[in-house]
Amino acid sequence: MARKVYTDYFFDEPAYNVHDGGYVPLKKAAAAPSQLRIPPLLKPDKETRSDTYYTVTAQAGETQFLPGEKTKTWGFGLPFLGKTIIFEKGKSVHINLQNKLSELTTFHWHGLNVSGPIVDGGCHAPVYPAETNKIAFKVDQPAATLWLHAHPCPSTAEQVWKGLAAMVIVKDKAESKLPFPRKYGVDDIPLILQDRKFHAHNQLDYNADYDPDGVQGPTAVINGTVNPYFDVTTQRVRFRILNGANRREWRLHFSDDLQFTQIGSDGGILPEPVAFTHLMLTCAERAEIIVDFGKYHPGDEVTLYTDDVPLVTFKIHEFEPAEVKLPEHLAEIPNPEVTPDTPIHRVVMSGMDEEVMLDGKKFDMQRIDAKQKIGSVELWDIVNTNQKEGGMVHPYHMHGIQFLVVSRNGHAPYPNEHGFKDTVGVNPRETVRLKVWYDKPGVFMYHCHIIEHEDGGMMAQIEAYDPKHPQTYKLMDMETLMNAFAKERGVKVEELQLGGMSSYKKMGMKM
Ligand SMILES: [Cu+2]
Repeated sequence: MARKVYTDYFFDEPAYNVHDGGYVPLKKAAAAPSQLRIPPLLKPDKETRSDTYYTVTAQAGETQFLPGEKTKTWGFGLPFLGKTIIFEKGKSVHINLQNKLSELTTFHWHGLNVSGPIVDGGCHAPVYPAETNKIAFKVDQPAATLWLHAHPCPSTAEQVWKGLAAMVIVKDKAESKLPFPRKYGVDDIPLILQDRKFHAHNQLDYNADYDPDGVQGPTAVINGTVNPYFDVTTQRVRFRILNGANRREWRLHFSDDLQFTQIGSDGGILPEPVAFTHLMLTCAERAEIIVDFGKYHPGDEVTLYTDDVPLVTFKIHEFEPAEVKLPEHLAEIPNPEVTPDTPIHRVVMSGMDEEVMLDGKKFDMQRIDAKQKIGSVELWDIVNTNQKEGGMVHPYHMHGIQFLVVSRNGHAPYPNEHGFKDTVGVNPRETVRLKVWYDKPGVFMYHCHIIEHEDGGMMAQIEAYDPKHPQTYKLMDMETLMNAFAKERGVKVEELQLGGMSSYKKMGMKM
């Protein structure tokens, strides 16, 4: 039976970012086309059959984005973004988190099923300049495309803007048996979608561009490349697409309305492949897609667009024909049962600009907002109270786990939401029901992933607890972090300019 091909973006059009008052349209940059950068793989320091040892270094550098002066940037082992890190399911991983920056940062493993709050790497786990922290964990989840990014409150957005983000790939045996392209850099390609504004001398200026609803720039930057092209040398190419932008949504489609097949969502391979011509990704979401260039010939060009702006040109070269039929069924997704007694959590995302809140409150690092027992399967209703007209899609993210999307306003989730996810876009006036379970203890954040909303307090935290092994957590506090930032920047605390602060101030709320 021919597979249904979906041709729409599903999300509510009136809530698209293009309708924001502060929307920054993308413009074609004045730069010659250049080859798409492929972040190199991070080499382990040491590897045994059971253990892998890595060092991940946050560092400053310079990047040639545009003709002329280089841009001062930050990255993980690279001047901008980071080396791609591979984790193998079942292995024990040991990582040195090294900070060579001039200010504190954190190493948050977005989508990784690990304990919190230290291994997870949110705001409770700062690594100060010239220091190295060590974490260790067992890779305990199916093959997926995840990412690493900085997460120090309230400066996550600025640090990500400067470049602290990298792709993380989990591999496992089940995925390795599927007929997917998997030669990294050849037919298995990361696509980290971001946008930036370049000021005088080609420099970034986060504070100048600050917008409490999310910072945007007019220049698309893909894997750190402006105006990229990619040489296609195989008929089928797998793209691991990450929306690594602070605020921008991407509405992706190819020239000729070329069909593609989504095979993976945030947390792993989908139960079934889904065919699309159009795909929208909200912040922090990932999609693995396979594109079949079989109908093209050497010399042809295929373009990937967002809305009507070209993002990447694919130059078709000679390739071996590869007619591969994907199986109807790709992966087994566990779906634990719920009963009428299953607890239901309710999370309300409200407001826009500085007024954003979660459950009518702003984030407090010292406050635990929810609890859930390890192993207990519970329902979470995520509500977006924005107006249908003039409101926005808030991408809701939970740390430390992958969840299942049960329904949207009581209806079936979108066709590509039947696998594991850790981030889900919630439309205005919508309630998205999730099925959530934790299997590792810790304090974990949950928040809107428009990063300026997160810094602005649209965030809360849950303790996942094991009643047999109660734990007490020493939680970080804002004063300690602010004092550290002030000292590192050589200014008084009152003079600090950190993105999210203005949102607390405007609402007369303490950070
Ligand atoms: Cu939001």
